[in-house]
Amino acid sequence: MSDELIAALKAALIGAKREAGLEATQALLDQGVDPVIILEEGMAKAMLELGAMWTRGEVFLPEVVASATLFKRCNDLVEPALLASGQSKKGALVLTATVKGDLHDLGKNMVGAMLKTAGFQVHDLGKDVPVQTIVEAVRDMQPAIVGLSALLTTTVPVQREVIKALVAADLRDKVIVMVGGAPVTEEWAKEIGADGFAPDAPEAVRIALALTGAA
Ligand code: B12
Repeated sequence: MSDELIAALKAALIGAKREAGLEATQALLDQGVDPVIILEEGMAKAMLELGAMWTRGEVFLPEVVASATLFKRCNDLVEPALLASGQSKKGALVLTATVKGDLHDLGKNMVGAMLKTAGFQVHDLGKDVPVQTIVEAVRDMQPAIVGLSALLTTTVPVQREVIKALVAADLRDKVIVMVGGAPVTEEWAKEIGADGFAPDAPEAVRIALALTGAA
């Protein structure tokens, strides 16, 4: 039954069918399905499929915008359940940002929500965040981790710029840098001297716990 609902949720997200999407999300929550499954197996996979359709020219930008809007609505339903399933302790601070030039924030927000569930405090700097804004926030807020998201091949290099700017500001050894986003790889993370990479939000939590010694 929950498999059917996951399939219904994916279809609704891909087709930007608002009512059907919200209904499927609520039904999954009512059935007690793990919010992480709803987010990763339902919502994130739907966006991946939508991306492939976009590449093939089967959908166009306005349709993707509509699906992204519905994604945020579904996320608003899932997030309280996700947070309720988590820990209440105040853990280490994580700053999250989508780098300059990049407006994709659905994945970053999922990572932030799941980190909160694991007990981290999360401060989101938003999307399209300039390098210097990130550096200044690291200086001022002294987070344990800064998590950088990039979804475009043109903005992935900005992750390297942030690391270079942290080095120049003498802050690099004071913060753990994690990178992610669909085009980002383990190899890229190593090449630019990041401390951690994760392909999805649950893995981001595991890596963050391991890197902060909280695992
Ligand atoms: C939704 C979407 C949009 C929405 C974004 C809405 C929003 N608020 O985010 C809109 C319509 C605005 C958009 C715009 C554009 N997009 Co767009 N978009 C997508 C799409 C379909 C889905 C992205 C998404 O949300 N996925 C779902 C989330 C959950 O997954 P995720 O972001 O990968 O995040 C997961 C992991 O990567 C990881 N993660 C993410 N961040 C982080 C951070 C850390 C620290 C860690 C550890 C892990 C981590 O965990 C997340 C959860 O599992 C992708 C397709 C794709 N294959 O990615 C294209 C895609 C990324 N877009 C693309 C393009 C080209 C564009 C535009 C340039 C289109 C245009 N002509 O205007 C603009 C760029 C605007 C800009 N300056 O940023 C291309 C990029 C191609 C490339 N080579 O760079 C893609 C791949 C589509 C395609 N196949 O062509 N887009």
